[in-house]
Amino acid sequence: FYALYMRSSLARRVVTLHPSPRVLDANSSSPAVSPERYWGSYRPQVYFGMKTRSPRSVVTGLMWMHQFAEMDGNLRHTCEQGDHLLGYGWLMHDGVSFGVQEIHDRDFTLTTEFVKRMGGDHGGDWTWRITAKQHGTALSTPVVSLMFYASTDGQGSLQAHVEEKNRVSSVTGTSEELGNFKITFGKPTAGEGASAKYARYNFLQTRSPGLDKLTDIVKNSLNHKFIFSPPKGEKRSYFAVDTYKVTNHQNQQNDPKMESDFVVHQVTVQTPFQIEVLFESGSFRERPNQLVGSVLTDELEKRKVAFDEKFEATFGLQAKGFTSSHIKFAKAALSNMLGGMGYFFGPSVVQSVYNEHPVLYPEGPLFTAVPSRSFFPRGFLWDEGFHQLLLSKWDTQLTQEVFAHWLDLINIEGWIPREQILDDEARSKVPSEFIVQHNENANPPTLFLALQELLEQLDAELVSSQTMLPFLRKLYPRLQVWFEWFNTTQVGPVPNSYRWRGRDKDTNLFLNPKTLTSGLDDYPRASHPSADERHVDLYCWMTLASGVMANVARILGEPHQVYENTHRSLSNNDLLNELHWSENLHAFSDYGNHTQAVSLQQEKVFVPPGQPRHQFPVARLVRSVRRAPKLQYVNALGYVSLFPFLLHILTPDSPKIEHILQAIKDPERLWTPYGLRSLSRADPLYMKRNTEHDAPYWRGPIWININYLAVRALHHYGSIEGPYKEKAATLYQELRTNLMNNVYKQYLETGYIWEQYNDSTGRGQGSHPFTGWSALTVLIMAEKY
Ligand code: 6A9
Repeated sequence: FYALYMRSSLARRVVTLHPSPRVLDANSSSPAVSPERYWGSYRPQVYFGMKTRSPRSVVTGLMWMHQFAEMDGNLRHTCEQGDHLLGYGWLMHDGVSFGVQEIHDRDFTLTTEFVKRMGGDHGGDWTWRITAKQHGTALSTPVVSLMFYASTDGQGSLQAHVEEKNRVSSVTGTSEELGNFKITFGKPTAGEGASAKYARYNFLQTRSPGLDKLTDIVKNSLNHKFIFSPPKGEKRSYFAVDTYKVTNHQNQQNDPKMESDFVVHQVTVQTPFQIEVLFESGSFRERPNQLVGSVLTDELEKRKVAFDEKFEATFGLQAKGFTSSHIKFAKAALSNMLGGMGYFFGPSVVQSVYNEHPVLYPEGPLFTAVPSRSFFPRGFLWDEGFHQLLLSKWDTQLTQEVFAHWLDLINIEGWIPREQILDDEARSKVPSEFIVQHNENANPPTLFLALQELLEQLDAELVSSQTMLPFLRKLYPRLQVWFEWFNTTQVGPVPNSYRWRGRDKDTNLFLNPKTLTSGLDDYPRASHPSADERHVDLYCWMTLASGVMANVARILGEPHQVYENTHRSLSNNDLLNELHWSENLHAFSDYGNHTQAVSLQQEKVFVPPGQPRHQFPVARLVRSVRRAPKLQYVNALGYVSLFPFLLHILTPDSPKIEHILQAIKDPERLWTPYGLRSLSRADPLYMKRNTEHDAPYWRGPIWININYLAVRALHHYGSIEGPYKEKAATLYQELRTNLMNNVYKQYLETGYIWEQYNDSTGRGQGSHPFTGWSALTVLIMAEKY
């Protein structure tokens, strides 16, 4: 009985939130407290859509189809790389009140704009304007169907108002969170002031079991029987939403209460055209006029001017002499990060050693930027620290809110789940084996980098201490337990050393078992994971974290001695050298049970009896170890070896800097014309696959987050007195130029900012658009470190 009791209470710890007062007041995201941020483009996973910062928001969105083109799979809705769009993303977005996005489909471009207007008790009104223009290269004038939709999410109701010919003129609705509202659909015109164009209309009003099913419902309701017959044009039948035969969705509880209203308004019209959609809040009474037509145009114009001014005041790219094309690129990078902010609500799925099966974490909100709107539109812990380095320059308050959301997710153990997959929409994008988050797993505490930036803003009086200090005071108990969690669960085998937990366990299948928790996935570590390891990047993160903790404590007048002591010990370069300097490599290195004599070999194996085709031998790659591992330095040269430099832990007179600068500028090792590669060309694992299915990831390609830290460090050591000042300053200029030029060039050529860049060709690769940390290029251009 006792054991059982122990087991269940231990098992509960992983899902018990930390008891300290939350940073976010219960109502802080409500329209009463924060009306300006209530509505937003907080659905980064769709090309265009809005929702409110609330748990069960009514959502609005856009799908579209190109009629009379190859039809299959032509419906666009969620951002998918498989759609092969020529490019899309926000070109302007202030994070609060307006945004301008361009979506380049094969034969036409959609411009999606929104403007908000405050008033009433529910976050006010907004208007969308969609403008479609065909490309010069299009063979015929495209006919496009826009499908505007609104859906409730388990709360509230919607009613379509249909005029003659199936045209939905408006949708009225109500929900607890939004009160009464009305959405009005304008008619398509050739431009402002022009009369309505020939168009066909269709609509669907049905019930949906969840937001992740909206695309399917629309697809399943399409019917080809409708006729598009413009004056002077040929008659053709086109696809449109018709009736949706409700099927029993798998996993559906068949509880009608769980179903939501879903209304689709389809407009089919030939390009060019422009359409407006107006959302009006019922509580907004003294509206001076409607936010449409020339009123909207004027509003948009004002916001654009304000955006441009703020952009220049913040980043000063014009003053630095950048071309207008460069500046447009930088604005797009920042804007897509802002326009990629998401508001998610739900529980993570988590596990500790005390749970036999995964369990649900408490439901909660997360307001966060996302790395990639197409491939991973959700929160990632260490990505977010990088995101906030950029966003805090633009909007300190936004950064504070993001911090508050992330730190409010901390559990009683001091753990924050690394990848936040909170709702059905998010879960629908992730293979099941990646969903569960384990409570022994860390992820680099980059939020301390962003916090350091906030402290610098406070110091420079760029932000008022009247808002910053209360924020820090609320954050502080959570920062303490978070730091403590790292400093106890991730310690290494010898004093002052640290070790990432959660490395891959099956050493036979991987050339080098991955360390997803470090953020650097397949970057080479000790070949045989063991408790004897120590990791130099984590040592450096802890040095940074303890220093920032000491500062926060000092600012708040809290005891800071413990943090200061830790910081002083870890900052002692003799200790760092003793734990991590490899004389063989002339570089900083991990230490562990390791051998270099590993390779992947083809092996013929028989599939076990009982499985299909078990009588046939199958070739697969398995790891062969030619020499036994022993305790030694890992001796891989790459990003991990640079960390003492990247995080400014080396004293400016450290002779190690000389070695680091040499490795950095050596084309046979880390230097490329496009930025620093992640792993030395000379390393045995350079560009090696980890399994037959796992292409090299952090084994050569150029990543912008680490390159940002590298230019920042070169800038740092190039500006303070020391024997390496000049060398660092020279390299700073070169690396900065290479990075800016390449990310910019790739954007022009491909229409996207990318997850990583090829170290031989500079080409963007991996997921796209990736305006997560790759958008740090803006800070590199602005030289804001
Ligand atoms: C897999 C596939 C449709 C990998 O940017 C997010 C993370 C980084 O934190 C990490 O450092 N990325 C980097 O090594 C992307 C991780 C994507 C995992 C999702 C599911 C979805 O299939």
